[in-house]
Amino acid sequence: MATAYLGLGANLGDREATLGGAVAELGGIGDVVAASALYETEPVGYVDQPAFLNACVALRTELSPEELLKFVKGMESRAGRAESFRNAPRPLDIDILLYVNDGGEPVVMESERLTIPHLRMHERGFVLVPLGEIAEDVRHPVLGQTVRELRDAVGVEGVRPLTG
Ligand code: PH2
Ligand code: MG
Ligand code: MG
Repeated sequence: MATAYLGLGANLGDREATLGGAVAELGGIGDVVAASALYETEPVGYVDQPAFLNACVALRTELSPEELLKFVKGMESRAGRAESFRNAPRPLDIDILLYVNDGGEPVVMESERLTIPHLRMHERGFVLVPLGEIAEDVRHPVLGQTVRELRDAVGVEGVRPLTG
């Protein structure tokens, strides 16, 4: 058993419904033990696109990192995501940020398909603000800093809680 920390993002279609549906679907492969609020965030990287909704969840699962990746890629496709350029707009993006085996070291891996911890998580306010809500004390196994420390070191101006 392991705890995977996932980053969810959407900036096309009914973003809120898509993210709500995604959290429910993740419940089919494990237990969603924590979920952040939804945040409206300014696009980073490729800026000429609609605002994102972002959130993070902690998932208790028996799936390996590779199995989990396969499942979340299937979810992205079912949400209507097409192959496109990096940072392109998308109805659903699910990134594996951190993966911690019970009683063991957090996973550090790099393969053609999957890098854990996520390569850019430590520089992104839209990841660190929601992740900080549910995993403040979790340590980045490569950088050695906690999520709280990483969050406090990045700019978070473009990250606002979604107000109903
Ligand atoms: N995802 C990206 C690139 N840029 N910007 C925001 N605000 N939120 C995202 O989820 C996001 C992004 C690539 O996955
Ligand atoms: Mg992403
Ligand atoms: Mg992704």
